[in-house]
Amino acid sequence: MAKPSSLLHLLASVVTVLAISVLLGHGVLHVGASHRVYRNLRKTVESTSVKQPYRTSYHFQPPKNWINDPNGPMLYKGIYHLFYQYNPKAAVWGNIIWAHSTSTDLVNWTPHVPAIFPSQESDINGCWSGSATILPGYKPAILYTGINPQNQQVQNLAVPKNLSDPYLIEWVKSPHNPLMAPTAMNQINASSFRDPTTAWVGPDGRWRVIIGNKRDRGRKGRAILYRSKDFVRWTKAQHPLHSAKNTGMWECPDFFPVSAQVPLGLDTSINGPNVKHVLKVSLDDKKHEYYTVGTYNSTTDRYVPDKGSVDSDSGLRYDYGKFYASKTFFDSKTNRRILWGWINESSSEDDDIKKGWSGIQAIPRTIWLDKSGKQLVQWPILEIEKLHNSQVVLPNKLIKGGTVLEVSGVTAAQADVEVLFEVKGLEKAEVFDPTWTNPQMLCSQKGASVKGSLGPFGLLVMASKGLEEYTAVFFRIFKGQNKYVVLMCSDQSRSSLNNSNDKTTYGALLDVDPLHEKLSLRTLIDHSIVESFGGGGKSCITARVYPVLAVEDGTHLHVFNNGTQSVEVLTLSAWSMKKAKIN
Ligand code: DQQ
Repeated sequence: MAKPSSLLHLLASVVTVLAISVLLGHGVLHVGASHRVYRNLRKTVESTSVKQPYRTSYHFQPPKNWINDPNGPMLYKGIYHLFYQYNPKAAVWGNIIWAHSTSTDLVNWTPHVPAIFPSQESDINGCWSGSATILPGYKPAILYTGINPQNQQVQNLAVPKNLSDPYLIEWVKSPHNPLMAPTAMNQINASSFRDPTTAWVGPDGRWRVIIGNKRDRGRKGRAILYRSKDFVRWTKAQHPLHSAKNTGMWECPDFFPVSAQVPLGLDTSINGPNVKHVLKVSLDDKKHEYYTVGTYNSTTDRYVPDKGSVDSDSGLRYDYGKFYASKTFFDSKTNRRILWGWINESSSEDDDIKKGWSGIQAIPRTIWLDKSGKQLVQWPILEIEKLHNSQVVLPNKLIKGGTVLEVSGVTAAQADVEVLFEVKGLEKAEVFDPTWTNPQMLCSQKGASVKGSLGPFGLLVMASKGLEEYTAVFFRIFKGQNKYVVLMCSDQSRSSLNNSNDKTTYGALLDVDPLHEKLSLRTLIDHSIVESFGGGGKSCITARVYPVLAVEDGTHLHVFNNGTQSVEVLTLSAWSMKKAKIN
């Protein structure tokens, strides 16, 4: 255990690094997919001599090259399918096709040949994101965005060549493609018309699908609605399903029902009493997502967010760290709705080219409506627990202020850690300033090094032996006007001695009442990933870190408390994780 004085010294130095990371800010490094359409295929030389400490052991990634959005996830004949945006030629975005892998457990994956690649006029410049729908007669169909010779975004259909093949290796494109296209008549902006959702059937028996869009002028994000009787001839509805001012281009919309009664998933066409709907959009301008919970009227084909469900980029997010272009599917075998999301790198394009790859997928998460009806809850799919190897348990322990306590005996670079805190002495909580409206900013200002009263307390993960490097995932509790406010942070400012990466600190509020509830934190650690679930999955934060010292066996795990008040660890379990077969 580090002495309190050395802890203070150590944490004080964080302030300097934090200041630098705040200056670096969000988005200074170019890490998103830029949608440049390369006329000539872009190719980079990947180096095989580079060490690969940051490759994942159980988060999905292909052996090399660039990946981004998860596409068309589905279950077909007992096999889970994941398609994803992939550049077969380089570790940067470009030459985009649909790569394809399958699994029987969502944990171990087998790669297949690419499923959808440019071959028609309607997609000759790229096969961008889309979704799968299971049509009557148990027939999967994929709607995806193609980039045509004029670099316009159009919507295409592909169906399996052989329905008796559960692996759905070969896909055939409709000769009627494109099925939906920008025209002079419909006034759709040809560079803002992409990412069809899974389709659903309305009470009139017609299919509906939404496509991401923004209005030609202004910054109004829109979900354009199309209807079809046969899934081939689509007619644009007069009005969008929904739109919101000042949100910019909506990429990868996702629209699905959730049960207001039971924490189970629903098939996409379900509606009725005790059913709420969720609309998620990925904001191209901000490179983050938000969702609302609301009501869908399938007769008027309008979706209205509930009062209090914030319909702007300050709304609820699946993940307050790195998580984008996400997509859900209904798992009819287990009645779950499962969420996939792309986690990009925090390193520079040059570093990605050197390491020969970029991008991974988050652990699939089961997603359901919280009993409050106001937000979703997410939890890593249970199947991931079959990777649990040896378990280390920390018995019930009081963690005094200024303590860093090592949890040893676990492979700390490849682990699943779950801790349950009990906080007493809540009357000592600092007062929450109502002007603190941005949790991410608050976490940046009050990082792990800033001593508080109730917190910061939580985990130091991906830590080097002498704590020269660590990522701090922690809570702080404040006294609000009529309730306690719980802040959850993931502080990457000290994650690596290498300062060339984006080390932005992330933060979220957590809707847990510490007066009546225990405070839980689960973190999935996978070499360069720190994927955290606070309050049983009410707020999630995912970060990418690239330590220099805290790699492989040089990685340590600690529980810490840098507040003045003690907190109690009721239970802490840390599992070493086995390696999954990921392609
Ligand atoms: N990525 C795809 C687009 C989508 C974007 C292109 C989101 O279809 O809008 O690779 O990351």
